[in-house]
Amino acid sequence: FDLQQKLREALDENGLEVFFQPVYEPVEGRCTGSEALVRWRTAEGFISPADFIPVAEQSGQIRKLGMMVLRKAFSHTVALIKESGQALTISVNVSPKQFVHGYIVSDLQQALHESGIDPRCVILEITEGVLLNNVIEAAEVLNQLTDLGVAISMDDFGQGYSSLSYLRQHPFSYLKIDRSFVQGMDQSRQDRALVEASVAMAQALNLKVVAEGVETQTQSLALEGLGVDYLQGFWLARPMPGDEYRALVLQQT
Ligand code: G
Ligand code: G
Ligand code: NA
Ligand code: MN
Repeated sequence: FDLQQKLREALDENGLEVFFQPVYEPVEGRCTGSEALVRWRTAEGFISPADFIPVAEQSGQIRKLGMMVLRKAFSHTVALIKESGQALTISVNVSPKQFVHGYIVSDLQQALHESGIDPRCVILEITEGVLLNNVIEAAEVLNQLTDLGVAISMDDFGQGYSSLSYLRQHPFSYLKIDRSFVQGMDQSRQDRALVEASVAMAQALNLKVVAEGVETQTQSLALEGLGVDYLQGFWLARPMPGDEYRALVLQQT
């Protein structure tokens, strides 16, 4: 298959990049870290990860891709923490496929070691899909990951079947409210109520809440009023190349 072959070449030639989307603390408006997002730039323009991540998952290339993202995300962040003197977090998306044989544990351990990053700066974003297939095995992997000192975030919360029991039984520290609810807040009372309920629930479970997909000032102010811990979205900043992210961080004091 053509895309699979092109992806293999891109991975071999170090042709994939990592972008960084800043995450903000609402009250002071400070950037407290970023989410790493893989980008594939070709002669015909960018290919979306929504298109090539599934190919990487199906063809077994997701391990190599995931390791590349961990390495680039960590090395950039550790350098920026040193240069800025700021305690920045770095969030990395982990695909359910990376959980299957538990190799994510040794890969993460290696990437942490190579970069020298403080594991307390690292957040792994997983979707509930991780827990759906083999909950016992996944729970074991989650525990091994948190034993390495990193935090786990439930991504896209509300999208699928994410249940309260998942959040209670597994070692999550963050809950990321799915952007579809954030974007509906302005028009839909129901979406606003769902966001409110998610925040209340997260607080009851001692989880930090991240609102993603914040696209307007109205949403940003409403979320701040609800007591959301972190904001992320185009209203605040788009995903950007590492040098732009560096400039943004160094600009704040
Ligand atoms: O960056 P963008 O919004 O286009 O991403 C589309 C999808 O690809 C999102 O679901 C996002 O979580 C996912 N994605 C982006 N970067 C990575 C990555 O490095 N690893 C994995 N597993 N998924 C990613
Ligand atoms: O599935 P996940 O939540 O990891 O998706 C992350 C993707 O969401 C990123 O690839 C990024 O491009 C996209 N994204 C980030 N902020 C916004 C936003 O404010 N609006 C929309 N529509 N997408 C966003
Ligand atoms: Na994510
Ligand atoms: Mn998300």
